[in-house]
Amino acid sequence: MDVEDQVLAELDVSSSIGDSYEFALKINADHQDVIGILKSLHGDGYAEPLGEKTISLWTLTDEGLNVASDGSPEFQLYSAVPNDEAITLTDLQALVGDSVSKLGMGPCMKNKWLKKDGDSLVRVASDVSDDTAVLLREVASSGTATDNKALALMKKRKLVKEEKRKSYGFGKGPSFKRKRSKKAVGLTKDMLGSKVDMPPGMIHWSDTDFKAVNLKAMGSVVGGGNFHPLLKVRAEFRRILMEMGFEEMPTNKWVESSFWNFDSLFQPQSHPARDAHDTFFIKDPATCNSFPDEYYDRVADVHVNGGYGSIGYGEGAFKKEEASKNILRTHTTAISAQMLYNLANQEGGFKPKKYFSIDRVFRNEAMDATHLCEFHQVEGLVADYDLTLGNLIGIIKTFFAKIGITNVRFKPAFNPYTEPSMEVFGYHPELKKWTEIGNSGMFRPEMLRPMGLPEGVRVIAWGLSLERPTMIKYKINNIRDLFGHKADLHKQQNAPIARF
Ligand code: FB9
Repeated sequence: MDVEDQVLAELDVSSSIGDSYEFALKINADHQDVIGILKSLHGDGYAEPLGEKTISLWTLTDEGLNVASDGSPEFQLYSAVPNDEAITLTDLQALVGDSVSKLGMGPCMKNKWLKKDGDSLVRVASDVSDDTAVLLREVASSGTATDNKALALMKKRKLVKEEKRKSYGFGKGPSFKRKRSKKAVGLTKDMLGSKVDMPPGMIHWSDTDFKAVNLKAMGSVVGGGNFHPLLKVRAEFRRILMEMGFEEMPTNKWVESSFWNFDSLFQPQSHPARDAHDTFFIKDPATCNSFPDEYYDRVADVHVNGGYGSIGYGEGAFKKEEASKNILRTHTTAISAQMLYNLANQEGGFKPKKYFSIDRVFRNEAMDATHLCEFHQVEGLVADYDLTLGNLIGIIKTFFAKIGITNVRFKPAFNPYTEPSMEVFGYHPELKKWTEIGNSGMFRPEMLRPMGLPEGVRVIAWGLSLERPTMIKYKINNIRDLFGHKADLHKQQNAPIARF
């Protein structure tokens, strides 16, 4: 009979198993196996728990098990010395080995079993018994020892250790049967077939004994996820910008035509940023030719002939072939241009608007610890009548104050599509230093007027990256720990929610 059958037989005959440990000893089975079977039978109603008890007992350490089986080192050493003649220490060590010799010599001398005679050893005692081994065999079989003083010595020699043993009592359960029929754990497709032609070996669900569903069982542990730090900061910036009345632009388009990314912004086709050293060009499809015709013509005209106070870039400065090249956008301003064009040409005409975007942009630049060939640009713009540089400065100060930078300075700068332009610097209270925190400007009329925006409409805008504030906030020094295939997100798992 297997262990489960022996357990069922015992329950059948005695109606209970008072102590799982005693029963395991009785049938010479592993106690843990017996406990597992009793708990499984309980799950199917074959057994009912009657109680449990915990006792302290002594068990043998690995060292103790060796002594119980091979004898103590001191007894092995004593036994190796001839009864009636001396033996050199060298010969004795060769007989019993270094370990037994080292471990056994002290107790042999202390017990006056042996004594030294020059460089030899002779027996002193004659009727020696291995009490240590005898006591350990007693502990192994009963879990305790009659001689507490000797037991304490065994513990000191790390031959025994104290353990707690939990054992269980079980009685017959409400669904007890001498022969266990395995209950079905769940409903299967075959069980649901028609009763008349069940596949061989399959039982119809109405004749199946189902395992009771344990409604108190805990659900399986579902490992928690973590938001990427960039996404935490993006969420926070989104919250701030929407709080300021800005509406998010649809930036889910990484490939742009050079027309929208550069030409619509009045960025000359000869600008160095437009060559392959700074921009990623798309091989297929290499070109795009769908631009709003009249707008396209106005852009071409303003590039060549200027207008709105500009003298333009001169004859030959604009070629459709250049405008048609597809690229990975180098800034989200390409989307800003399209949104402004739509604003100028919408039903009912221009209405003031505040837009923002946060998305990936791509630049073919040298990479280092804080720069990759791509980053997430944050951009905000306000389109309204008679806006001034003061409005731009105010908006920028408001935004950065909300991310903890209240001390902000502006420095004149140049962008091809904004005039005036300003670099923005902020004093970081934790870094305790001034750092560049963004760029900004007023879009040029050479960009806005060809779109059809009415005279008097100004557009102010500013930009920054998502990576820089994130790396500062989460104290990440190398951008590869933050973004890219080498980023180990487990390092960020305790990153707090981004609150600046
Ligand atoms: O983000 C940047 N720095 C920064 C921003 C926030 C910040 O927050 C503090 C912790 C609280 C800390 C630092 N910078 C802009 C400045 C530098 O990091 C710079 O070295 C890198 N710049 C990127 C571009 O580099 C090729 C950051 C990125 C950037 C620069 C300019 C714009 C956008 C992103 C822009 C713009 C613009 C201008 C006019 C009109 C419309 C858009």
